[in-house]
Amino acid sequence: MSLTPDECMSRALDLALDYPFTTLPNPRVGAVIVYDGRILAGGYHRGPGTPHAEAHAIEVAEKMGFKDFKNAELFVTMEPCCHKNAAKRTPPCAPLIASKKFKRVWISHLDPNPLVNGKGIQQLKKAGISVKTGLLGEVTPLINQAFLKNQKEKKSYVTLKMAMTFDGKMADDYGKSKWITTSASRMDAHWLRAKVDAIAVGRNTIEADNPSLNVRISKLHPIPRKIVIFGQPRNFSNKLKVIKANGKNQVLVIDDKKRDLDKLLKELYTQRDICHLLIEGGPHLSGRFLDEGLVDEIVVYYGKGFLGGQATYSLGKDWGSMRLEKAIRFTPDDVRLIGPDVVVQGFMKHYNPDKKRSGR
Ligand code: AOF
Ligand code: ZN
Repeated sequence: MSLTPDECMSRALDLALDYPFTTLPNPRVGAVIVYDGRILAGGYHRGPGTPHAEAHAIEVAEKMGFKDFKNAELFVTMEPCCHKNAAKRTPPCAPLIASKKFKRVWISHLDPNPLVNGKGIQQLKKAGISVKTGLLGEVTPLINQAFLKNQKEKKSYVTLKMAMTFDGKMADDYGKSKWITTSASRMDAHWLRAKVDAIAVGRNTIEADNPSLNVRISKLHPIPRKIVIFGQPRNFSNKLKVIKANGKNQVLVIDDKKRDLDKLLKELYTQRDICHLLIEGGPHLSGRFLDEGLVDEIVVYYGKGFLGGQATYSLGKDWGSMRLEKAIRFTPDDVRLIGPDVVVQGFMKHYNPDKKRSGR
């Protein structure tokens, strides 16, 4: 039985997702080669300097002894690249695909990189290859939201991660937050860290918790994350776990008073190469980003139960009273149970590869 084109593209998407670490500043891309209605080989991208998904899939097929691609079809989640410049780390994919003379190439979404954006498709068509676009086009851009924002707005993408009780407290009124969620949820959060290139906290979090902010699965992926600390912590020294765990050069302390945070996201991307910033608290910093509309994605881990009290450490403590009609809207896209905890994920904005700018 032959696979449908949707099923083939869905497999390419699965492959892109199979890689659990960040590929930034590059996108997540998956590809499969289909021959006679069956998947012959697949590939995915593993970050700068490694083969692109299409090149990887072709390499796998050739290693299996497959030589003649004239009757094969290639399914790739993002448009093949076609550019060459000093910054480019690997050979462009479109000429490689053209040289293999594929019968057809199926592409899910365009590459937002202005150096490609439609030109990859043109190159393939010029080479006489049939190109079909748009398959699963609603879904595949969701795995590349950070790359899309980086390319289109030249700003860091922001994910806000929070852990709170079911009545929204991020610590008890005495400041204790260890632990609201179970160790399984905290391990899940390490996989979240694995998918970003920078982690941010406010100085209060450093002073109160002395966190390491590293990826505890880093043995598998020993690339250190960049750390951004908002505000100068007291007693800032090399003894802090954040410095020991990530290295002094990785830690950036910024004076956040009266900072235009939107401008800051531009600076972090263009000057510090930070593509995806994971904000891990505390409530003040998280609230500021959310209130200013600068959060792109939210992940909330709910656990423990109910705390009541003064809600000293809760999101939006500094916002003042808000009318229901003015609530900051949030619609979950995914909900999971981790043991007794609940994880809710949702996008605040959508970045679309085809349109100029898009909201939610
Ligand atoms: C693809 N397939 O799997 C990826 C693409 O420096 P390089 O050589 O890695 O090129 C990076 C650019 O290539 C990146 O900005 C994006 O436009 C494209 N990424 N293209 O055909 C892939 N990762
Ligand atoms: Zn490429």
